[in-house]
Amino acid sequence: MKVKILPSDALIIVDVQNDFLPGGALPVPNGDEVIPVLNEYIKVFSKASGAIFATRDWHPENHLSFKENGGIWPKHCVAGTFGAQISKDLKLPSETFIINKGTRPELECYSGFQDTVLEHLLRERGIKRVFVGGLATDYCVLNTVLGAIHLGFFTFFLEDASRGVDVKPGDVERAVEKMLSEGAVKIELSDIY
Ligand code: VGL
Ligand code: ZN
Repeated sequence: MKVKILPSDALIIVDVQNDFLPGGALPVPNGDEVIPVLNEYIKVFSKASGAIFATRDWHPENHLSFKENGGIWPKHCVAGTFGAQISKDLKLPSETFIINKGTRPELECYSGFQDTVLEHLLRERGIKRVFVGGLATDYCVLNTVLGAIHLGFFTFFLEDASRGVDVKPGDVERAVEKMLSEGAVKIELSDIY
């Protein structure tokens, strides 16, 4: 499939943060492999004047998703810490919109649309199609893709720019099937220009 990137398209890079990368608090296996691929997507979007968004998990110390607070995850992406920083190897242009999510202690937000201004910013710019990749395929990428579809955006899942955690083996595969069955279109770098 060939897809031409337009100014009404948006790239949404999900949670490429130090804590989700090798050496971080909640590393996604091979998570660093998405960085060079995303840098190529960024180049294409910049050239085509597409919009670029990057979400980041941005939790308070007392977030409910942490084991110490009764959740299932090790403490990760605490707002303002090194672990919460987006990887410096990701070559984000200065115009990138940064979206913080999971900022309230009592709310888990796997979707970049949940309790954020992302939808508002996309609509304000007349965005029709979104291209979503990053970490982790079976959590925040999955839920951001489903959120975009349900809000009416035509949604592409960037398979080569995403990696998952597979807490249960098969989770990533099931996440991809779910996205496709809900209407996402799976593409890779060689499909876009
Ligand atoms: C994520 C687990 C916990 C993600 C965030 O970004 O996929 N996963 N918080
Ligand atoms: Zn989190």
